[in-house]
Amino acid sequence: MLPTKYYYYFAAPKRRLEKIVIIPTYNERDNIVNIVRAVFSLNTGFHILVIDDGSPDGTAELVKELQQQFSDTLFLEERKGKLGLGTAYIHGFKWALQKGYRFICEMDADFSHNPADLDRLYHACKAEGADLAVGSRYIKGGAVENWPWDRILLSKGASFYTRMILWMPVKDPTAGFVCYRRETLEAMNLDKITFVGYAFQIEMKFAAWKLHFKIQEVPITFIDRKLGVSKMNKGIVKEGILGVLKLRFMSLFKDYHRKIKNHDFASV
Ligand SMILES: Nc1nc2c(ncn2[C@@H]2O[C@H](COP(=O)(O)OP(=O)(O)OP(=O)(O)O)[C@@H](O)[C@H]2O)c(=O)[nH]1
Ligand SMILES: [Mg+2]
Repeated sequence: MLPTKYYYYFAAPKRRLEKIVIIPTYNERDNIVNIVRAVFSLNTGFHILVIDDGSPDGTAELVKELQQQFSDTLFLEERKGKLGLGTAYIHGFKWALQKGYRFICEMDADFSHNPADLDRLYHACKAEGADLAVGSRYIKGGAVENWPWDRILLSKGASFYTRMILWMPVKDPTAGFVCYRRETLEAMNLDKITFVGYAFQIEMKFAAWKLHFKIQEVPITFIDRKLGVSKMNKGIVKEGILGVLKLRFMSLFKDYHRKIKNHDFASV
């Protein structure tokens, strides 16, 4: 995969495609077939890119079987081992930009995010002028279903902590159900995004905000996964706590805007 600053020159897309959702997977064999079918059965024109990190449970093989039916709209990128959610998305962003997609969404494989909401996120970007639409649990109309109290506390605590420290006007900064206008991603030097877990989601929103893009929150209901196991761990929480402090430090004492901007691209 080319570094961000080169692919505009060497791999500029010849044609534009409209919208794609990137689904990162690690051991999601219980969910992957249903989530792919759920997206396509909406008939909203979304393509799907699955980024699988060598899942030992054979998730990628199931995607390959589905590709026989959805050969033009379902794509798979396989990486050798579990390299983390953040790098999976960066890989997917570069892939989707290079192919020429105008709107690039993120969604979990585990049905915590309702595929039917994809179009609402897309609509916020396409019709309402958002540069980044965030599926938000913590604005009016948003909700969380079936999460144990400790996960709700952790998630709400993380949002509160992030907002206190970064002063970023996003009520659900750890949200992983989002849609980007391609220009938003093009304006970032994606190689400078460093975090991989919760902190990755925060950093992407922080970067978009620092680059003066319009972020719009769209209320969603988040539902706890019913099948498969969570990949959440203490390391991800620790990265979130330290990562937010690091972002604050960089934006106070270093030129974060300069660091994150793709200098070879549009002026922002
Ligand atoms: N490619 C890739 N995907 C990952 C990795 N870690 C997690 N994922 C996927 O990222 C999505 C979110 O992970 P989850 O385990 O559901 O994490 P979470 O939603 O924060 O936690 P839960 O609510 O407990 O499920 C899922 O589709 C995972 O399969 C990884 O290292 N690489
Ligand atoms: Mg999940």
